[in-house]
Amino acid sequence: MSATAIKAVPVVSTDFLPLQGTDYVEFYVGNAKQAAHFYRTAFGFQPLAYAGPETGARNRASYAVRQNKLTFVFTTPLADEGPIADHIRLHGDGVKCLALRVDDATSAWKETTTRGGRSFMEPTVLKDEHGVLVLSGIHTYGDTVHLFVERKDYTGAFMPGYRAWNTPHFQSNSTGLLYVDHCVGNVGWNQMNTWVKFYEDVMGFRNILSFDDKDISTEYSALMSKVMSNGNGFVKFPINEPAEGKKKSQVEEYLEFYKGEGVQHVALATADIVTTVRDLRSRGVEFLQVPTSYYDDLLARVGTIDESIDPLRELGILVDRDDEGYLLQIFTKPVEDRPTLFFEIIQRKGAKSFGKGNFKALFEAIEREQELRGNL
Ligand code: TYF
Ligand code: FE
Repeated sequence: MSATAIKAVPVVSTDFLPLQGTDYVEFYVGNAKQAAHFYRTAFGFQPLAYAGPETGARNRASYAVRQNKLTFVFTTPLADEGPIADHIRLHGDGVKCLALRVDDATSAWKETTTRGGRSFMEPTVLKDEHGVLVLSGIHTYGDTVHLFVERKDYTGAFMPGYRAWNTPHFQSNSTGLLYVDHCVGNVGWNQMNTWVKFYEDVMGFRNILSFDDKDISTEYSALMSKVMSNGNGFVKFPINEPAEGKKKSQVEEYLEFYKGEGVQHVALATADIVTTVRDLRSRGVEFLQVPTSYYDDLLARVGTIDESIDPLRELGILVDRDDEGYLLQIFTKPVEDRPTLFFEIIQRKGAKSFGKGNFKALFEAIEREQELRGNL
């Protein structure tokens, strides 16, 4: 080795908001007991923790369920007044919190609020016999919030205020859902760039992909979309805004029924989409259907793939390719009576994109549903 070798000094741009990933997604719902049961039976979550009057939470009940690295919390108000009741009165059931795992929730709150983030919760130390956990939070689009969760050495089932929840007489098997791949927000007319700037300036995210109305519409459900990613790519938040088209944008329909901006879809990763979707379907989860003609030219469009076409056609699973690989995806119908939140099931085989090649088929399928609802 040469004595004059110069040590390479890597250029590290410091990330002021290091994120370990999504910690949990919290839904405010009209009946948390029944919602938790639905997500267990239909989506294969396991019971994790409960908070309510029995654990010292006076005005709400919350059920946390888990499947691999996915944690969902369903919270309902026990009184007709207060922020939870107001939220569900206005929005119906929907996502309230996208909680992000951090090493330091105090720093996360300081870094984001000094950059213009509006505080939702000042750093709060929660303690019980299982350890210490720190929570803080800021507002994002609509009534949605980001919580920062610092778990320290916490060894309890979920967090202080909750107790472990088991149901020894009822088990529901996993459907193979693994983690949150991305969460999409629908924002108002001309608001996309405001929220892009929020994720850039307040949270240190970057815009990694953009779709404009030419990519997506005029003929089809019109929208524009920009994908925001944090530094390590563990957290991705696409932002949609409606666009003028020949027909009413699916984003506009959402805004009308949710009464404002909010989470449109949560994409859940699986390592075996055919098995997962077949299982979900047999449990009653309803998916959007594309015409079988979608599969006639599929191999010509995406090239060779590991999966056989027959089960993809049978289940309605969509495929798209980019420079780095391909992805398989499918979308549920809305999971509430309002046409608001739905889920995407996604399996990535190298691709880091979002399925642009499927937008036409997908948006036509969404339009058919809008039409049946009389909202096109
Ligand atoms: O997250 C995405 O960008 C894809 C595509 O209303 C998409 O899942 C975009 C908009 C939309 C539904 C799906
Ligand atoms: Fe998506």
